[in-house]
Amino acid sequence: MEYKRILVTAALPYANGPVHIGHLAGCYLPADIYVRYQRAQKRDVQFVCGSDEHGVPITIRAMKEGVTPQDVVDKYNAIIKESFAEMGISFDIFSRTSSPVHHSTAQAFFKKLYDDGAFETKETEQYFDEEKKVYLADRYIIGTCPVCSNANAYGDQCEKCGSTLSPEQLINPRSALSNAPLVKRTTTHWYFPLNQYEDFLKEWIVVGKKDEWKSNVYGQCKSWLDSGLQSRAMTRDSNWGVPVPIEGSEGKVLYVWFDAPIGYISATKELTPHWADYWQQEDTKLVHFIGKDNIVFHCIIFPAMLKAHGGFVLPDNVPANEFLNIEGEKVSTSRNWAVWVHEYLKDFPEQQDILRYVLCANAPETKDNDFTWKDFQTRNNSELVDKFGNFVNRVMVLMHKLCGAKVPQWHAAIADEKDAQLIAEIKLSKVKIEQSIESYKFRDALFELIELSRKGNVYLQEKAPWKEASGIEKGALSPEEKNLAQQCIDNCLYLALQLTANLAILANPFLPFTAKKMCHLLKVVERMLDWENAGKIDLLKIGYSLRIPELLFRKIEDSEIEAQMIKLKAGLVASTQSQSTPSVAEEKETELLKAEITIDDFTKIDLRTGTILSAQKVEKADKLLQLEIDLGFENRTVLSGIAQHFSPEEVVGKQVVVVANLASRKMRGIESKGMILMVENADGKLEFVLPQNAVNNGAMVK
Ligand code: B3M
Ligand code: ZN
Repeated sequence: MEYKRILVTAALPYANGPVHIGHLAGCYLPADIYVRYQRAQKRDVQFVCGSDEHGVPITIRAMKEGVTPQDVVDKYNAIIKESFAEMGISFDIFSRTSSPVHHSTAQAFFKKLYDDGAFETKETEQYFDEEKKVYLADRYIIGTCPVCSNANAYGDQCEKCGSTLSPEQLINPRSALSNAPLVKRTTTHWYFPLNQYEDFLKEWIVVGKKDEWKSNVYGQCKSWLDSGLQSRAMTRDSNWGVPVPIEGSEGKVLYVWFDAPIGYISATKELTPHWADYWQQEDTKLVHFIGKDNIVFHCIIFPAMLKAHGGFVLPDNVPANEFLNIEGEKVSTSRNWAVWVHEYLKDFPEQQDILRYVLCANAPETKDNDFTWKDFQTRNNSELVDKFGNFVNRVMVLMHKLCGAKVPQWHAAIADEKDAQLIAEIKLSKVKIEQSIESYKFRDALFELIELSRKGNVYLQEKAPWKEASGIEKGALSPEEKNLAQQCIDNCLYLALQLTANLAILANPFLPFTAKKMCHLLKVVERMLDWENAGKIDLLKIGYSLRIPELLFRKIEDSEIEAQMIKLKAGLVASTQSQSTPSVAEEKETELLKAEITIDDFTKIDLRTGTILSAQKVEKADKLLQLEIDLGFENRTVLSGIAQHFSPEEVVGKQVVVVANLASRKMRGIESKGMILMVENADGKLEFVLPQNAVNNGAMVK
């Protein structure tokens, strides 16, 4: 099918927290690369997104923070929007599902299905929290696990022993919100009979998309279809969400996964009066970028809804990524095991492209992948700096030194095999990158880009124009020889400069900030970045003067990486030390066992006993206590995030276990040397980890 226009969507992030780099790698970055490329191709493309502002995750967060759901979504919509903008994620619109346009669009959609008789109603019994006056989703019911007696098992799963549970199986079920015991109430909901769409979905996916979709996406769809689809409730009892647009349905809202994907349609409506072209014309290519946990909603449920409604295009592709782990562990927002985008931007100002580079080079395209700070540093230093940046810088410096700061002449008569080869490589790279992006293989595309810059370095090395230059300088050459030598230098730098311009074009979808800087260096307008210019060898005009060289990238130092590791681990500690109520796990997250370590890993940690000599509050840091600890061989200052659990008087004299060889860290101007071990009891209260009987300070824990 010849497509006339492209509509790209990226999953609508829940407005219940900031975004982390796993979100970026999962869908926003690949979507942005794809869109920037399509724009450079001058294709008709729109890129829509917005925040998902309904559903249980929002109401839970509001209860936890003691504010209204509206406060929560207003706060996080702004934070998320800004993080994306700063990272250069170039949405044409970033809307919100609380917008009036969305409410009316979602309601009209529901009403049409309702009027067409597409729903079934069912009466069910559901757990109700009489204190909070809400029906509870399984996740928000806790009780004792019938298998392992864990007192804090969830209504859908016990995280201690991994058993799948239903709320009925829990012993003494209670509300995770109020701790109140539960009552059952009957309630009526509208169900969407997905089973009626099985044939349509099989035909569309199994027959139609098998070879087009990524195998992880296709595989998940196939297994859903093979195990048979069931009706799903499309409404919920809640006062937060899009009200069900049917008389007599007070206190009911649309299920968040019913309204959220319609958010793509509403956002397009807000963006352009031609929205219907993008949704209702057959020759639109609709592409949903998402993370793997959203596959069923985008490939099965939403398409079935669109089909039931009629008149809408279906996605051409859903290039879902797998997950990005951090330092070998699954990201967990509730445990604060994450690298937050807004924090990265603070710690690495103006370094958006490094993160874009690393997240794309290491994207979880086919399997879960790992982000490590070490890899971040290595990729930056040895790929961006040593290959790409180094090539561009060498070319600029040489051009200034050997060609009078101007684009030199091209002398066709003396062009050689190596020149021809480089020209061929440039053209080939363009084609390869194009093909890879079009087939959603962004890692391959980026690899090709770096390869091309590496080839540029090899070319410079082989041509070694500085040798010709020193020949000229020595003054021993005849006028003809001198002329020829200068011509060789000219050709080398002419081509190297044209390659530099090509690199800017090819890098632009991935590294837009860098491409812009390169345009500045080369004194060209950004229109040069149009894709049609890639592969051309006459982009920079002969005799044109260029700016003085400026480094495109900087090295990342060991100390920066160490600081990030400490920050990551400190975040984890702070999060466990600040949870005082039984914690409600955020949707979809389970606390898995950490990655396996060896005994060698463990023995690197030097644990010592110590006694707290004094304790005081830290000014302007309501979580921190400043402790003086006697470690036997020395006294240490340690800052600990326990101020909300203990008063200073309570802890003085206590014996504790200290991570004694932890790199020191400055907080609030105070140097903290070490960390004390804490454990959380069943009530969420912190306790010190302690030997049963007192021991000497400085004794090693092994
Ligand atoms: N709000 C994001 C998530 O599952 C969810 C996506 C909606 S896309 C329509 O993390
Ligand atoms: Zn259990």
